[in-house]
Amino acid sequence: MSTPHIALITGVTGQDGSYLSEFLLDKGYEVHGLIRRSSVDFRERIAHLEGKPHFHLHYADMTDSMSLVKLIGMVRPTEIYNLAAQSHVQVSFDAPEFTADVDAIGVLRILEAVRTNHLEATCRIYQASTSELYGKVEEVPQNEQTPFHPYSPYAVAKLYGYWIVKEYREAYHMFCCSGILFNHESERRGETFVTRKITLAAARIAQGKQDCLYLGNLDSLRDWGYAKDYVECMWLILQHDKPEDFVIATGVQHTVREFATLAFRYAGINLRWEGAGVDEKGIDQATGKVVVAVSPDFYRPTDVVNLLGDPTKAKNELGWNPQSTSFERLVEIMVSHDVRKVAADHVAGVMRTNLAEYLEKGLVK
Ligand code: NAP
Ligand code: F7E
Repeated sequence: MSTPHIALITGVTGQDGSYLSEFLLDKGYEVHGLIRRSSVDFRERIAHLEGKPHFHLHYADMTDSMSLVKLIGMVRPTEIYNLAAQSHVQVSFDAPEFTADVDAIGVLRILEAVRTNHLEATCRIYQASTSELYGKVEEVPQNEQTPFHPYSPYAVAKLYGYWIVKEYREAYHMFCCSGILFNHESERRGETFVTRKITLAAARIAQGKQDCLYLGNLDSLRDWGYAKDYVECMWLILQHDKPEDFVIATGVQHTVREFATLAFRYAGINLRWEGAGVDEKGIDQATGKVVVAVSPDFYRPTDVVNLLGDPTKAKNELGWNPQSTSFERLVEIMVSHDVRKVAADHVAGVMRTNLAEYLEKGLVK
């Protein structure tokens, strides 16, 4: 009888955790997800999976070693996907110690919990690493050999995670790998990341529910892919014959301004840009109204401005297709989802805490 595939996903309630759960369940895995206690229920991304016979949730926390040792000992996973993180770069400037605890030491806790349970030889580990490691970039495009220059507390914490995974691979011969993933987005993306903030605002403005969208650095360049495509790569990395790190990216970059222009176009608003720096405005060509403005509140103490990944290794060695979802299609998927969502919330008279309004007023970054 073949060994059962048992996956443990930390960060299961997040964007990637929800898509990865679906992907692994489809492949016949027994999927266990780590959730943490919250005073409100933030499980909407995985609500449709709860109750499925092969999907199980367990309370633990990345800051609590004992809970991780117990959970890993009980589940005895054959694969761990360590996706849990304080993943917002700007928030990492406000909560640097918590970010380091979860994003750096949390990785060490997972590795040690595997060793404590003597699972080194049977459990493969995927670590959610990031293009933020390249930070103040030293070359463009970035590949597996590009030097790192982390440029935020988030990136510095993730750099520890990257190196401790490499160290445990060499010291203890563990099958543990980092996927250096460039930005990947979706209709499930958190609402304070720039893409989702834009697609929700474009939908709201087009339906008369918001006046203006405030953004920070419009010139920032990102290599944006579709999250659903990227979770496949996490799995492929663990199926590879040897443990190695991979860059996962599309190889195409766009500015925040270009993303906003396209998102508003899909929502039915053609933008004209005027001015520069903090005075730059996005104007609705049909009405002459300012619908996008710059607020220095969204500038970062240090910002990463030129990310472009080279996914050649993943393409050649894993057979992964970096271009399965184009930039245009990604923006279209997100906008059409949010147009429907804003309309449905209106019809249902939803009175949920309106993050978009807080965002508009600059109360939440
Ligand atoms: P996300 O939506 O922010 O999800 C983060 C997950 O981590 C959530 O499930 C969150 O739980 C959980 N978490 C945070 N602190 C925790 C703690 N102390 N204990 C247990 N769980 C905790 O992030 P994502 O976009 O899916 O990204 C997944 C991973 O990939 C992250 O590690 C991120 O840093 C990394 N990454 C993301 C991208 C990207 O573009 N999306 C690119 C490169 C790397 P709650 O729901 O309870 O908050
Ligand atoms: O910012 C600029 C901002 O917050 C992208 C995380 O998943 O990807 C993500 O980190 C760019 C930055 O993502 C606003 O200054 C302008 O240059 O959407 P973001 P991020 O910082 O790239 C990496 C790969 C991860 O690993 C992270 O976990 O957009 N920007 N105006 C803005 N950003 C935000 N959030 N809000 C704005 O109003």
